[in-house]
Amino acid sequence: MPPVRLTDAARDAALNALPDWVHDAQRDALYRSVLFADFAEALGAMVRIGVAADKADHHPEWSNVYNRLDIWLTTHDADGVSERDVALATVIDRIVGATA
Ligand code: HBI
Repeated sequence: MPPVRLTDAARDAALNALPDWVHDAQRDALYRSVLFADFAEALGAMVRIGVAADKADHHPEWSNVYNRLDIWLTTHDADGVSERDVALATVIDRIVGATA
């Protein structure tokens, strides 16, 4: 079943359960930035996230600079945020830890 874009209300309701994430309106994506102790920690998290993303066939758009990892989740096939992004954000929080 093709992914369906969440309504703005549904997206915002999902973000209530993802306090470390915000909606990046420009990219129409869920966004989180994570700071790690060092590059090795960031890289390890990227590997774990990458494995989970590939297993889900749903992949982040991300940028890593040394110990910082910026992550955007959007669904190309839905032209916006879908349940797949919410699910992957939840998995990412389990991997990196939720700070809020
Ligand atoms: N990852 N974030 C994201 N969004 C998608 O729509 C997406 C993906 N990974 C794979 C995928 N879609 C599949 O449709 C591939 O067939 C392209």
